[in-house]
Amino acid sequence: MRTPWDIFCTVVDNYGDIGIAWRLARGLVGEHGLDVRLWVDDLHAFQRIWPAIDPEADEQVCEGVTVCAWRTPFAAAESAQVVIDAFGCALPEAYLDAMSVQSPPPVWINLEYLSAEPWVAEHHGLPSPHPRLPLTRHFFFPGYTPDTGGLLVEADLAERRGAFVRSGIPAFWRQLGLDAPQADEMRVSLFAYENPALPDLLDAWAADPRPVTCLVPEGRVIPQLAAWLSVPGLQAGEVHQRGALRLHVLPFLDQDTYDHLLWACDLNFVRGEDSCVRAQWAARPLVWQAYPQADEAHWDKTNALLAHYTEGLESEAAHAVSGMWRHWNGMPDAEGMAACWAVWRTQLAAIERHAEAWCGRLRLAGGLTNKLVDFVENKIKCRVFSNP
Ligand code: TRH
Repeated sequence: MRTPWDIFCTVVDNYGDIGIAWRLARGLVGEHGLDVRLWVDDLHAFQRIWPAIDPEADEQVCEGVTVCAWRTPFAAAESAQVVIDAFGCALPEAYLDAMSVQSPPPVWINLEYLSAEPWVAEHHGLPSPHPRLPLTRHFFFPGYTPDTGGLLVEADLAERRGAFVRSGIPAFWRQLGLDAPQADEMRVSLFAYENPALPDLLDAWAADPRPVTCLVPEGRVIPQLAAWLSVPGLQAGEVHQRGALRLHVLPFLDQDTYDHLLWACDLNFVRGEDSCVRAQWAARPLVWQAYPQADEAHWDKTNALLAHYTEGLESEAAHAVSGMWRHWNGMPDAEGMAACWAVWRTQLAAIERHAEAWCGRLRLAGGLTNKLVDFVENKIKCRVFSNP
């Protein structure tokens, strides 16, 4: 009998869904030796974060993962022993039918979005019987505390990052076509959704007493940058100077090279889910833009992570971090961007120390891949005991 894991991923928009599903698939294969198929409905989006992907191939093996194009109608029939639908994507009916006749039935997991909100722990692991078929789906919630599904992280991440920080950064700047930073220069990466606070931030950087270099992988924020620069458009490779600010447009990087950017920069502006987690593991200061939701639901997410992240941080530095994050997420009670940036700047040393220490705290939540494998193994054991 086949015993692989099947992961299903639809690309809603952006890169977070496929970014996380791909990271998980790689971890299950690389660290647990599992046989994993990853079904993706948009291989072009996948190729942006992992250029080795052939967007036309129905099936290909990449990094040990069998990557399958999820087409409609859905062709494959036999279901795997473990089935993960990433972020509640609806599984194909034909596949659900195949799951329902499999004996014993597969362990079925819905991998949920990450949040630091307290309700996550209460919902993590809960079962949900299918209304029609003899199948039970379990909700697996990533999170920041040990009673959740934890966070995606590779076993060797700290070691790889350490080696890169010790000796890899000068070569990385050369690879990107940049000089070594000047002594008092700040290097910032910018990955963001369209943001009304951006022009004020760029103004603040341009007026900064020290040089600021902003590195922007091509993406949604480019039109706003072009408007601020008063240029018709921007392409990868372009460099523009305004006052103290030097703006470099980078090509969209592959997922591992993007990690290097996060590790090399003094400050990272990140968004959504995966880049936010990677920026935390980078042990560098970060400013997070939550994925915008209706009725400002993302403000609860922002405040929940802020509360957790700033725990134990000296009060002035905590105020500086909160000010930046809240303003960047459009919260109405925040101070203006120029003031937020000036305050944040004065607290840089404390914020940097905290970012290092935070990495240690993050580990307490546990690695998501290990926790997921344990969770599934427990479900398989329970099934054996209840159906001897
Ligand atoms: O792309 P996102 O905005 O994805 C979002 C969020 O995940 C959100 O929670 C979800 O609801 C929505 O999609 C549908 O941001 P995120 O999560 O940071 O994902 C970006 C991925 O792209 C991540 O894996 C890092 C990767 N990346 C690269 O590989 N190269 C790059 O140059 C950059 C900037 C990012």
